[in-house]
Amino acid sequence: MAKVYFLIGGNLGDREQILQSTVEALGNDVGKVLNVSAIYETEPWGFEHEQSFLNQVVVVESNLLPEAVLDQTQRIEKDLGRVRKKNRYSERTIDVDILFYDDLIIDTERLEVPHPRMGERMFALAPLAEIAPDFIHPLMDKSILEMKSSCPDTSEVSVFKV
Ligand code: A4P
Ligand code: MG
Repeated sequence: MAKVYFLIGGNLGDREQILQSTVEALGNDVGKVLNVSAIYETEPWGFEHEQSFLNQVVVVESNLLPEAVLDQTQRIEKDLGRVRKKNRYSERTIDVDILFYDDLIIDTERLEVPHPRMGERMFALAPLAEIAPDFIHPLMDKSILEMKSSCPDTSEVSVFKV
């Protein structure tokens, strides 16, 4: 069994309902949900949009291999109505990113784990620090709490719902 850490979030539609459906889908199709963070309201990072995101971290115990986890999360995104845009960063109903798969380091065409951009993003580090402050990032060799303390991101992040 592996512990898989997901960051989920979106800024379109009924944001809270979609997060709830995503947690349910992860529980049905990936494994047992061990923990969820509070829901955070976060300013769009990397692009401008009038609607803020809701983001949440979910920890799942899974017997799926990493690529099979990605197959499931991409299907879940599709089922929940994600339409991919051409722009690099854009508005979306739901995005499911794999932050960690145990402390494995994966770098393939389809999958980069740990997620390469989490260190620059308070919308990922704030919910992650809430439920896994002492987890050591296998490449940075730093705890999540240390990464959060040294993160230069000043975009707005606040607890939306505990
Ligand atoms: N992929 C590689 N590694 C992973 C991984 N660890 N987890 C590949 C998930 N997918 C991974 O993803 C593009 C490809 O990444 C996939 O085909 C998969 O094989 P995508 O979901 O199609 O594209 P994307 O999410 O639009 O692009 P990207 O570059 O992954 O964006 P990010 O990094 O996911 O950022 N602001 C706030 N406040 N909150 C947010 O949640 N999210 C983003 C998206 C931007 N700004 C945000 C937020
Ligand atoms: Mg993504």
